[in-house]
Amino acid sequence: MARRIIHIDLDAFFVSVEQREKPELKGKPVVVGGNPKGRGVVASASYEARAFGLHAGMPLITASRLCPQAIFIEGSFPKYREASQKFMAVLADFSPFLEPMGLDEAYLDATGFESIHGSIRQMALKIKKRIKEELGLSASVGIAGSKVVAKVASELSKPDGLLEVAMGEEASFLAPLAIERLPGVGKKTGHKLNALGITTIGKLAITPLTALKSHFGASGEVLHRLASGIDNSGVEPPAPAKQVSRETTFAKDTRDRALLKATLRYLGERVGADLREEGKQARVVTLKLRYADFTTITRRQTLNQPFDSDQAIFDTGAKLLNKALAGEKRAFRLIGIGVSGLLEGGKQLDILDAQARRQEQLNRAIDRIRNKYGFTAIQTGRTLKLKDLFPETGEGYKLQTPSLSR
Ligand code: TTP
Ligand code: MG
Repeated sequence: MARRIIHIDLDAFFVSVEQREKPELKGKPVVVGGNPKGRGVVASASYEARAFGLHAGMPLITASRLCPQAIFIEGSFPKYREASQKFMAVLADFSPFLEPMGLDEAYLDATGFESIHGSIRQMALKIKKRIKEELGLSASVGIAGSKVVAKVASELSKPDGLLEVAMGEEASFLAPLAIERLPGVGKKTGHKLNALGITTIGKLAITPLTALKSHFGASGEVLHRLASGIDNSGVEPPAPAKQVSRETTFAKDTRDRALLKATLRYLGERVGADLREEGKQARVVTLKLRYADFTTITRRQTLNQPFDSDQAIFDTGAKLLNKALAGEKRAFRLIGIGVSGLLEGGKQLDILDAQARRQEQLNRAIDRIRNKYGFTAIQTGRTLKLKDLFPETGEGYKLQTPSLSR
């Protein structure tokens, strides 16, 4: 049976969540990302803001120069996560074959679902309607015989669109489109293709495979296939997380060791809370540091025992930090900490290890209180210094990169 794949992506997701709460923001150039004088980048821009050339990833400084009248909002990740979970729950009502991609985007396999809804188009309209009614958000949908074509179609239909590519029409649908529209063609590949005179997806599809292979190696074959709309990859349920991490950029580059440590402690506690919420334990701690000149280093350590306590995460992270700081005179721009080597948690803990057991009980007690009263309801000695530096939000400290860097 010919496959029918739906790709769905929410329009200006972070901004739309903000507009839903503050209707006076509707129809205006709005940017979520942070203080326009700060050092962050645009996370999401309303379509009105995009008319001024604003887009995700653009430094906020540039955005405020191009569109001084734009309204800049810091954003709050927990709110977006909640909206995302509701979005995915609506989709799961329509097909058990669901592959979430990030927060606001998913593929659904709708093969054979015509009989339930009349047509796949009708099914897509029902999905859009429920998302509008229950979440107050608008979504764009592409329908096609493969994931790659469905994604191109939904993007082309934005905002609030619906575009169906009929069976057998995949290649001719893609042909006139600019090469940058093809998923997987990044900036670098795009430049290279353009330099070769391959400016449209159609031109890519008729370029001899041998020529593409000589320029792009093995990925030349993938490009060639995708350009013809051929993508046999299935709609797969998400793989379990391989790591949990948090990082933040400082408002000003810093050499202040106490601040570095306090921030590390706070980020480590957030990582620990996530790890425990997922019922996992980890084996590896990774510290990430970025210098003022953007050079980035990572340092990792594998522990003998699987762990999920804040103490283990911080102690290991702090050890790695001390080593990295030895003899170091340069200032830092960013710090992050993560854990990997995840296993299903619970039973591995050595029950004879009284100290580990105490730590576990302590962590669970802290998690319970924090879930109830907010993350900063309990503060450890090390993070107290953060109070003077970052405003609190009830959810946690407002870091420079408001936990968008999950
Ligand atoms: P996107 O779906 O790429 O963007 P969008 O929903 O804002 O706009 P569009 O209508 O084009 O789909 O990403 C979803 C959310 O992910 C976005 O609202 C904010 C976040 N995000 C970032 O934080 N940083 C980024 O660089 C990008 C691209 C997205
Ligand atoms: Mg989106």
